[in-house]
Amino acid sequence: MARGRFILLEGCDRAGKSTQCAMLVAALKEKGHSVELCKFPDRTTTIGQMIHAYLTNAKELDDRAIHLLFSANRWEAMQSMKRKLKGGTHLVVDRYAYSGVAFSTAKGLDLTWCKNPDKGLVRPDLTFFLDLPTTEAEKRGGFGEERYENRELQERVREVFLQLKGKEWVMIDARETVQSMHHRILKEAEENIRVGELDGRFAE
Ligand code: DGP
Ligand code: NA
Ligand code: NA
Repeated sequence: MARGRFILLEGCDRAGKSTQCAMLVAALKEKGHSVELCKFPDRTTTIGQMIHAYLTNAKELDDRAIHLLFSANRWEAMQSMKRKLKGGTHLVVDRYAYSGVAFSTAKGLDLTWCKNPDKGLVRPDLTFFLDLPTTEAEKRGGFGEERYENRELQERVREVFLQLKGKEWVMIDARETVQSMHHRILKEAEENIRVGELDGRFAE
């Protein structure tokens, strides 16, 4: 059986990642795939609760300490994610290590230092970057509720993201309609899954 595909959606706040993740999971399920959603930060774990307290300004933490907690929150999911991928389940993932590096570097930490704790995490097979100009993100409402939701930081975050952009990234203009983004994402994801199934067959 072919290994499941790791499909990541990244982007700045308010770009519509969570909506697109939910739509992608539903569409792939509908087509008969085994697929699950993962979301980072995962606020349900003990580490995730500390991250939540930090994001909602209930708790202050050193920039490096919170960086390592975000990374630890990904590491604690590794065993289960690997098991699912190995069992042929596709994972649609809402944010991952790119967010980890983008946010902390935008706050002023060294890029290489930021990348180190995530080294060795399972890598995405396909990364969508939902790109939204910060001025548009602000108009979408709710901006300003959590710690990082201010224009200056979000602009720097977007710059770091674009610096991290790899050749396997698929850029999605988040100003498009929800449906048109969904069609594009689904088409690319299905193509990637097909390639994975072929690879799996050759490996047998
Ligand atoms: P979300 O639940 O996707 O809205 O993410 C919450 C906030 O945390 C959002 O502003 C993005 C930020 N964030 C997500 N992952 C990381 C990370 O690994 N490190 C840092 N510093 N911030 C992150
Ligand atoms: Na947010
Ligand atoms: Na989201």
